[in-house]
Amino acid sequence: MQASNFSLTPEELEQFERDGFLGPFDLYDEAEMEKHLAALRPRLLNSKKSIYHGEGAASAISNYDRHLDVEFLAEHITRPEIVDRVTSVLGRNTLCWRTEFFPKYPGDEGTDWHQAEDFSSLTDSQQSQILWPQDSPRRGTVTVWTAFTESSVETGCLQFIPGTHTTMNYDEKKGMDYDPEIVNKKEKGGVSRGFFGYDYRQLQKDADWSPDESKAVSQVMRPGQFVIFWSTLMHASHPNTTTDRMRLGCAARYLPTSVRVYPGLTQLQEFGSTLNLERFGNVLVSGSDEYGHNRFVDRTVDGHPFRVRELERTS
Ligand SMILES: O=C(O)CCC(=O)C(=O)O
Ligand SMILES: [Fe+2]
Repeated sequence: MQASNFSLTPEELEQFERDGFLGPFDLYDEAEMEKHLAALRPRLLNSKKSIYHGEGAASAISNYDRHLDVEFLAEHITRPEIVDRVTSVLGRNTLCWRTEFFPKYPGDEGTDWHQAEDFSSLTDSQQSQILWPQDSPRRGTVTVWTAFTESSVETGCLQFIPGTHTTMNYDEKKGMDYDPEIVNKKEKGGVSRGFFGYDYRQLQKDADWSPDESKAVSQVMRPGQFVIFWSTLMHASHPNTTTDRMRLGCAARYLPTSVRVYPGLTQLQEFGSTLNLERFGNVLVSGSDEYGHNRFVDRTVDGHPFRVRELERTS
């Protein structure tokens, strides 16, 4: 039996390299997504089995890495519809190092325009969270953002500025001040925006520069669809201007096994929380690890084994 193959076509790959994003793609149908989310909500609130349990895990802004204890999310990050597309970009040997949730409640501000190359801006000491081999021209991580609820301009869908993924407008080593008091209180270019208690403008290389929002495109998605983008792409989201519809995105971040994840880091200090990385492990989603410089887990906290994608390849 021929297994399904969701690899990108040469045209799609070219488009992704040019624009820095691609999609939306279908993963779950709407009813299926709704059912999964209903089952997921109480699990997400119960952080007893989260690998960061007891260290601000429940209050940590984005509920990191719940794929390591919640079976549906463990399945989600290894879905062939996602993994085949991601490995088309990153190559056969690919890992997932992070999942996080991005909720936007009615009335919430949009997410600031930003780009992330090594994710050092959030760590208190500006240490890189990911490190590509020096001779690689690549930087950043491939993010798969799945709409777990309706993602429209009104509920606060993502916005991208096509083709901006190869030049950084921000210096992540500058660091930012964390202040939860500023949430939902600032306007930028006439739009209510922020970065979950940070102000991403603090990282601008040129203080007088501002993003060319006339080139921005909105990523409207129905529940169960996903989009793929480089974290180095200029991205943001609209505010949620509804009074009764919450927007929920689940971001999964992928890298080739050649990249070092959390080099020299034993904890993450971000968003006012400290997470101990003692129980952290990457998930190999395709191929094999030939480097040995990263830690891997092969099953969830509950013992559910992760699926590793091994496609028969003709080339
Ligand atoms: O969902 C959002 O508003 C922001 C998402 C984001 O910045 C990311 O996934 O990197
Ligand atoms: Fe982002």
